[in-house]
This record gives sequence, C-alpha cells and structure tokens, in this order.
Amino acid sequence: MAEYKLAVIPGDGVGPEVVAEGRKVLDALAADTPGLSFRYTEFPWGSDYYRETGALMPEDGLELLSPSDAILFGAVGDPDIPDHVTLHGLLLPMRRGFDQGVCIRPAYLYPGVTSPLTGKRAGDIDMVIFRENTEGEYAPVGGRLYPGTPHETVIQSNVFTRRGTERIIRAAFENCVRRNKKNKVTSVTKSNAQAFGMVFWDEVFQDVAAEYPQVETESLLVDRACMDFVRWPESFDVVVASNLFGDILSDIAAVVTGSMGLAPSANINPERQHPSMFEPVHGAAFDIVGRGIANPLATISAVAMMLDHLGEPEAALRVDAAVALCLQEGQVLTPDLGGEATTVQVGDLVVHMLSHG
Ligand code: GGG
Repeated sequence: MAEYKLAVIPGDGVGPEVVAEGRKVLDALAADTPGLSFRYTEFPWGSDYYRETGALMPEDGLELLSPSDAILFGAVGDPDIPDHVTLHGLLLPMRRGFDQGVCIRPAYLYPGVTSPLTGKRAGDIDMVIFRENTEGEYAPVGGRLYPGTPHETVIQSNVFTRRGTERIIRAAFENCVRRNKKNKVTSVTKSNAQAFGMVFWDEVFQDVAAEYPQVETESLLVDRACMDFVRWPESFDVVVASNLFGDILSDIAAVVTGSMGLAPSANINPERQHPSMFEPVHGAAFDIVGRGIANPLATISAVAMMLDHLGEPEAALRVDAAVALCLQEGQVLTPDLGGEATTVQVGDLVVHMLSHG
C-alpha cells in the first residue's frame, strides 16, 4: 500500500463528467483501505485551453506529468476545432512522449448487458485487444505539396519499427498465457495490400509466435476480422493489431459488448520509465455533453486497470466486481444501456457496491 501521485486530465466534452466519477471511486477505496491514498494534480488541458493559449497543452506538459505514477485521462475533441488538431495536440504526444506503446482494450459481455447481436449470452464475448500505440498509421510522417492546386500531393506514411512491432506482439502473447482462457492470439493484418509494413508485421508475428508454441495463432485480414467481430465474436481471445486497425476493432468490440460507455483503455509504458495513461475508449461525446447522462463505467473500469498497473490488484478486483454488480442488478443504468440514471447515480452505485456488493 502507498500514496500514489495521479495526474488527472479531464479534457473535453463528457471527459470531466466521467473522470469525476472515477475519482469518486478512488476516494471511496482510499477511505476504507488503510495505507492506500491518492494525491491528485489536475491539469486543465484540452480545447478550452487551446482557445485561451493556442495549444492543447503547454510546451512543458510532459515534464509536468512526468513525476506522476499514472495519468487518468477523460476525452479530447471539440466541434469547433479540427479533430486532427485536438488528437495530435494532447493525446498522441502523451502516448508517444511517454513511450506508451502497448494499448490494452478489454471487451467483455457482462451479465445484465444485452448485446446488439442476437443469441449472445454473458461471457460469450470475452476478448482483449492489444493495439500498437505509438507508430503505425498514426505516425506524424508525411506532408502536403502544392495545396489547392491541380498538382496537390499528399503523403501519409505508416511507420513500423521492429522494436514497436515486437513489443506489442510479445505483450499480446504474454497476456494470453497469463489470462489462460482460450489460449489463442489473433493477428490483424492487411499484407495482401500493404506489401511493406504489413508483410513485416506478419513476419514479426510469426517470429514471436514461435516462442509460444503452446498458444494457438491465427492471422486475419482486417476486413475479415471486422466481419468475424460481428458474426463470431466468441471466437476471439487476444487480438493484436496496428494502431489504426486496433482503434477501429476496439470500437466494434465495445459496441457488440453493449456500449462504448463500457470500454476502458490502458496506454502502457511497459518499461515503466514513464507514467502510463488510463482512459475510456469513447471520446468527448458532444451530443450528450452537460446532460449528466454519460456512462462513467468505462472510466471506472479504466481506473481498475490503473490500480492493477500500480500494483494494487485487490483494489482493482474490487472495482471490477462493483462494476459487474451494477450491471447485473440493472436498476441504475445510463441511457446508452437502456436506463434513465445519471452519471452521478451510476458512480454512487459503484461506490455503494464496493462495500455492500
Ligand atoms: N478518451 C479517449 C478520447 O478522447 N478519444 C478520442 C479519440 O479520437 N481517440 C482516438 C484514439 O484513441 O486513437
């Protein structure tokens, strides 16, 4: 047990609403766990900060975050600012600057939650997506020549390094062995079309897979993987994908397990030289901002992933169990899950379930 220094960036849109519930859960844990405490430093970065200063975060932002044990992040995005400005101004600099190359996105169909897919029962869908998080299709490499002329030329390059590719694929295999469920790792590729980056990805996958002969493997083209996430989601266990493919597939996984509002995400620096970051998969959700109905459970599950990463597995399990109980009881749910409850009411119920579940 210890005191943990947490950097908190509520960000844009519904970010502040859901992060407040994540903090409420952390405070409740600290209140009834001797020796466990959290010291928060909140950073007001995001789109309002951009309107005031011309940047989403200050130039020394990473230095300010650096002493933290972990970062709790809400969302980024604004209807008046182009999405590439907000994403490249705040979220991606943290992922790259802190070398958070391993993004972990679990998707589980909880008891009490209805999948939009017919016939799926609780536990049928139980997978975890390992998304490469610092390079691939998100690398800021490219340029634009002769804009606005008939010769306009745009180049956007994908970047695959051996270190980054090997790291995410090895993390997926290690997790598969630890998790000990279906004992299968699926690699998502597009090597039929992308004959450099994705052929390299396939080669590295085969090399790393050879170190884990006890694990079943498969390699799916991304289009086939999208189909199978919808028609046979129960066939997946651990899925490893590039930055863009992992992002798209984790949204499909979230939706087939009931709601984007349930999907957590951990952005891990495996070497632990820098703080890791924990966030809901969903974004700013402008359509419901300020109505108090955003589902806080994705953020609260991200808090559980953060506790596990910090070395507090019992606290993490308590939070996971409280989330599962709220969903199973099914009385206090936000509208994305068919309920009428508010963000705050769901957060309060998680806190209640921590000690009364
Ligand atoms: N809570 C995460 C968030 O705000 N996501 C916005 C977004 O556009 N994310 C894209 C990504 O994760 O790559």
